[in-house]
Amino acid sequence: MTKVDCDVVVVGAGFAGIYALWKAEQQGLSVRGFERASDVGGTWYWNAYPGARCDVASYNYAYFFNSDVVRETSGGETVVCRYLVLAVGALSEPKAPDIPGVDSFAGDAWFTSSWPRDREVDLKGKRVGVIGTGSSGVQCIPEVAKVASEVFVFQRTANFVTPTLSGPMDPKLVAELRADPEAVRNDLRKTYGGNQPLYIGPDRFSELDEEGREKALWRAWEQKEVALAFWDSHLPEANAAISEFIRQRMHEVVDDPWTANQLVPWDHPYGGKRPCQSDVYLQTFNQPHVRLVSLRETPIEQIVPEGIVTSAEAFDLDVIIYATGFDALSGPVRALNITGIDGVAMNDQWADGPVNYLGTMVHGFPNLFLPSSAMSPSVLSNMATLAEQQVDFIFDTIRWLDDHGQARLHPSAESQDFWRDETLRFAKRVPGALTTDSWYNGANVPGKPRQYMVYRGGFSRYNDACYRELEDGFPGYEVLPGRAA
Ligand code: NA7
Repeated sequence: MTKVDCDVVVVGAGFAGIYALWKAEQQGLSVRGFERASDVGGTWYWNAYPGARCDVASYNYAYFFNSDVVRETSGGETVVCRYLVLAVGALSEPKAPDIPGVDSFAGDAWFTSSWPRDREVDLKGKRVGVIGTGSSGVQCIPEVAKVASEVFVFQRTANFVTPTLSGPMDPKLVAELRADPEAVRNDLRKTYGGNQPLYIGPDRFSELDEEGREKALWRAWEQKEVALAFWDSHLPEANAAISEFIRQRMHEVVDDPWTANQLVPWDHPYGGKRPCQSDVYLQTFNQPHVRLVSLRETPIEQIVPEGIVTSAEAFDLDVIIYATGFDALSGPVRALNITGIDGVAMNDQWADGPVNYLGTMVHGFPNLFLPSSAMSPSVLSNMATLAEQQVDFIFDTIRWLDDHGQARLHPSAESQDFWRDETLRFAKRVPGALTTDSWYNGANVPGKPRQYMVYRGGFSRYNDACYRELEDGFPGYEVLPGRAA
């Protein structure tokens, strides 16, 4: 029989991986951690571009435990373990920029998704082109504009941009949250997004007249939670009113009418794809040295040694910044192309899109756990709350196996079918979720199967579904024979 080196291997030292290492030690399991970066942090290690920010309130974007973490690295070594936790993240596999001539550029080229940490990126007085206007582009463009002599923003699709909730932390609230972290953690798991929303409109859109709706929208706007202006904000009619309201607010911030028109997202409803937040992005386009280039009107033809050539113009540049996004959610697991029992390759199983149960386990891959991957609340919840919830559930599953003298478990194929249907059922309720091209549904990566990959049933429902399995002895799974090592 193969000798087992340790109980658990954890790959990745971001939010979920760090917590998994701690959890394993707490549970008396031997554990080894692997991380490809030179330090811990995951997303927050790699995306170190100027202006990098999170759109979850920092009060809650935090662990609710304390510990030192021991890190191990390795190369070319085979490690045999009983349980494998691939905490490789949802947004860790950068998407290739898929533009002809990318490698020919003679100046400096940087990716927001792997911003250099070993040197200062000097943009002072440079002519800089930024490709991409998702969250990363929206966050870094104002910072680039502070130092560059000229900034050209190459936009393919306009995004919703609303003000942030940024501001000083309330010491009283922080003290309250830290007084009983366990209670806060449990309360967050009972919410829809693993977050405490600061404001939800008390009235129903369907019951308000025109004037009442306008009032509710302004009140929510001032509270900086316009997406939650109404109690029934998820209804298509309410969503349409919210989308229109935001478009108007965006339009009036930008001085130049052509630029304003281009920056406003007319082609999808709010939330159809990832909305962005910034207090300064739109205003940046009022500066004389910042220019928007609409790729819908004049697409990029190629990148050449001197810069970027569109169908209308050649832009001479010193630096190109790619904020072009990720092969999200299923991408990081697919990049590992692992093999399960009977020689089944994950990428064959996932050829038509990812399948799993409860977003964490895959049929044919016993004892493999995938926190932060596809079909959990993931990127539409607070990832810190999710990391703790998923890792707790994973280690409760491991404990259950040990307590029952069982070695291996994987979900049944029927459970996976059910979970795919559930994910689709909730996605259908969200205006624009299935019809808008986005990285939530794989449309941003050429050739990627189109499948909605975020569970939108809410954090609380998700948590209940996980723990119902545990309480009922895992009816949605199959326990496989084998020796409990
Ligand atoms: P996103 O949100 O996927 O944004 C990528 C941007 O890059 C988006 O505007 C894309 O336009 C654009 N893009 C991608 N490829 C190209 C090409 N070939 N040509 C022109 N433009 C292109 O990634 P981010 O890094 O900004 O954000 C990811 C998440 O990280 C974020 O939402 C947070 O959750 C954290 P498109 O929309 O595809 O037309």
